[in-house]
Amino acid sequence: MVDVILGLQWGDEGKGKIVDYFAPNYDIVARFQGGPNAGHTLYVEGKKVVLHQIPSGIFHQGAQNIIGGGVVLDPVILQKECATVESFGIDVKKNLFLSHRTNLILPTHRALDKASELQKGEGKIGSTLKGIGPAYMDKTGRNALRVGDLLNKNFTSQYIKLRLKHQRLLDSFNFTEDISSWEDEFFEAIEKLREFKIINSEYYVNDAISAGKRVLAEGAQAAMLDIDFGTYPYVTSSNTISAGVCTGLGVAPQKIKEVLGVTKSYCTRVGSGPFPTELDDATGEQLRTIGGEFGATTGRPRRCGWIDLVALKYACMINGVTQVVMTKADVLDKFDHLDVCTAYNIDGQSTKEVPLQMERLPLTPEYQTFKGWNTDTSAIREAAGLPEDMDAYIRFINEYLGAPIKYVSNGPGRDQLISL
Ligand code: 2SA
Ligand code: MG
Repeated sequence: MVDVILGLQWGDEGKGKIVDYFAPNYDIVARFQGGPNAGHTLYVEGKKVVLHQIPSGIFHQGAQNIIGGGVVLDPVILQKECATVESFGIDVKKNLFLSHRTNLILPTHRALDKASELQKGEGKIGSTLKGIGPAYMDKTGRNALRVGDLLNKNFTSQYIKLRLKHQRLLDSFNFTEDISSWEDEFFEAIEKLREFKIINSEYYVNDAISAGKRVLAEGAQAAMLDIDFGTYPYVTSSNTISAGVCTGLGVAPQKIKEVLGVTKSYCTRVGSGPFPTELDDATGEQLRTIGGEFGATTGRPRRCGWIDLVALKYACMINGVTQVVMTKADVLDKFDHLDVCTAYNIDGQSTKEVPLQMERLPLTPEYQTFKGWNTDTSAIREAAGLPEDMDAYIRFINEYLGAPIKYVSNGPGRDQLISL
């Protein structure tokens, strides 16, 4: 069977730590969507490691790691990541497998991402500039180069054809930056990519499931950034939700068992787009400082605010979440009161549904206020030790969502995860 771990907000919920915690229970850890826009932070031997494309199971002996067909892969970034992982004495090539269907990110995709954002100006998406949108456009436009194409003799001519098309687009954007050094790096990295195990991942994963192996699908970004159900157009270009596991790995829906949804105890967002509970004040700044809220990939300061149960319940519904993991609960240790968004007020009407385009509506969050617990919770290891006010906060969220909160994470350490 396949279990899934994914984000329920706008990303950065701490999925990396949760995947790392559960990975030893699995034979295979697979990424099914996204690409180097992800930044999954882990602590290995006390050192911080940020993974972008390699699944978070790579540090576990015995776990096989698959970059699935739904992923867009940047070979240059992969090389750098491999070097980082290898510095811990891990033989990456032994336990990392690439799907032959994985789409490649070309240097011109990155250039197009940048050109498009520049042209949008104020209305920019706030993308990570990793070429994600343009790479997925080539996938759905049926022009993409895939990992399996590396084995074709005509790979270079395919590349040149696509590059010419991209150049015409770049010209129309008046993009003149010289990207020849990016191309040099790309071709070096492409040669190294041929040394990896390139697999027919849909058979590989399904055969593994039939043989009783356990598969963990590792989500990147999050539900509210989903191309179909997120805050469009301020979203990423892939299906970040559990349905993406089926299309990204080639597994049938009935093979998916547990869907673990990860949420912070508050809420953050990087990049542009609507964020109803955003706090543009000292409280928001306090969340950012205590929570260390800066992008793991780009270093950008994250926007911070209270937890939004309207969006969270929607995310649980779309994903079929069976268990909720609440992370960074200890970040709230020093607040006198906590607000929880329980409804949106749109033009005087209260609603518990996520509307089509929040940013175009006069939308204000309706809050229920909770007493803060004002206790250092980071050393607590048992549910029974949680402060009463924290317990009340968690219980309320649990009831609102209708999905059980099964774990509370109270710090970055592996041991800082309380089972409820
Ligand atoms: P893109 O690059 O085309 O996918 O950007 C489109 C939107 O998706 C958002 N996005 C993210 N949001 C949060 N975390 C992400 N990963 C990194 C991290 C981000 C970072 O883990 O910290 O380091 O800044 C991620 N990736 C994409 C993005 O902000 C756009 O709103
Ligand atoms: Mg992240």
